[in-house]
This record gives sequence, C-alpha cells and structure tokens, in this order.
Amino acid sequence: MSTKLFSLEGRTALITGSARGLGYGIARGLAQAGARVVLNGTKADTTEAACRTLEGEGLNAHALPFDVTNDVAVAEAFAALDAEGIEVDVVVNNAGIQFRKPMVDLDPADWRRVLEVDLTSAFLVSQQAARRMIARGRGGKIINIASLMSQAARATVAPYTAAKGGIKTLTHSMVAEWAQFNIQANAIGPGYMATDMNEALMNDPAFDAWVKGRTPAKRWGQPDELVGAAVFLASPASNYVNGQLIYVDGGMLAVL
Ligand code: GCO
Repeated sequence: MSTKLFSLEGRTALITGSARGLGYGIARGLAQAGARVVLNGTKADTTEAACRTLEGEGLNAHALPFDVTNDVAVAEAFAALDAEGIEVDVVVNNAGIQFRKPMVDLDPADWRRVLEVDLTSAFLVSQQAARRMIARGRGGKIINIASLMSQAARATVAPYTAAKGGIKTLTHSMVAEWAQFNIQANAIGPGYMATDMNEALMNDPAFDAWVKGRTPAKRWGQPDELVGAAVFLASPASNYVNGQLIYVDGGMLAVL
C-alpha cells in the first residue's frame, strides 16, 4: 500500500477553534501528515501563539483569527486567504462551546449562542470553502466534529445536543449537494475527551466514575486520539467515503 494514500502533502487544512483543545490536537496531526494548517480562534494572541508552537516543531502553520459565527467575518477571512493565494482543500469544523443548564431554566440567548457556534459556524465556513472548491474543480474534504450527543442525549446539555444532532444531518446535506464535485463530507464523534470543555466533569468524582464505568475502554480519551480518523478523512484514503460519522469514543456508544 502506498503511503501516499494517507499523505496530506500539498494540502491546506483550515481547522476552526484550533488555538487549543481538540482543534489544536487535530491541526497538529494534520500538519504532521504533511498539510499546511490554518489555525483559527476568536483571539489573535492565542491563535498566533498556537501557530508559533507548531512552527517551533517545524510544521507549516498559518494563523487566521476570525469569528466563525459572523457571516461577514467568515467571508472576509476567506477573502484574506484568496489575497494570499492560500487555497483551502480541507475544512475541519471543530469550533464548539458547551453550556450546561436544565432546559426549563435556559435563557434563549444561551440556546442561540450554542447553536450559532456549534452548528451555524459549520454552515458558514463550509459554504465559503465549498464555493471555492467547486470553482477550482479539484474537490476537497469537509470534516465536521460531532459528538455522542449527535446520537443520544444526557440531561442539561440540550442546545449542544440539538446542535450536534444538526451537525450529523448537515453532513448528509453536504454530501447531497457537494459529493458530485468530488467533495467528501464526513464527521468524527469524539467520546468523553480530556479537554478544557470537560474539566468540570473530570473534576466531579461521580461523573468521572460514570465515564470510566460507562466507557468500555475504562478511561477518558486524549485529544490526539482523534488524529487518525482526521488524517484518514482528510486524505485520498477516504475519496469514496461520504456522509459517515466515525466515533472515537472508547466504545461507549457500542454498548448498553
Ligand atoms: C457533556 C460533555 C460532552 C462531551 C462530548 C461527548 O457535557 O456531556 O461536554 O458533550 O464534550 O461532546 O461526545
């Protein structure tokens, strides 16, 4: 088997929400597989700092802080990439926030904020990228970061669950409209990963015990354990893979 199958040489990947956490881990992995990575975050300083760290490892990284929920800012970010001659071949829609509160107590503004960041951003960023991929005529890759909540719910995280359910079916819409242009759209479903977003849960002995008991692997996942699936879905190895959601969850969803 040619190693070229999983090589990302010559490809440019934009990873939203990649100044830290899962996004940073995925970006680093795609860069190690040969891609130039475009890091994105809401803050310029943390996005540039993450970029410098990757460059310090000899990796090819470019910082592009912008608000993924603002359609004008997203269009301007892609126009800036056009002006620099940077063509995005791979998009990883990873930007996400969590908000935990029972629905009866939820402020509609918090609901909207989570849906904006966790779902609408994937549409806005992918729309700009797909328009260019279609115009260039050489296809591309879209990888959406889903969740266990794309499949099943737990109490107190309704907006996140609705958004991640939407991410699963938005991926199907992308296939329905863009597969004909050799654009493969797929998703990755992380299980309970040891990230800042889950710090409060990890520090809660009861929740920590529940995750370790409920997960066949008996542990939390690590951000870089998503890299394998991300490189596969960003590479030629997945050129006939479309609309799939690959769970990286230690087996949690496979067992009752
Ligand atoms: C929660 C967690 C989860 C995980 C992940 C699981 O509150 O239950 O934040 O949402 O982050 O999405 O797949």
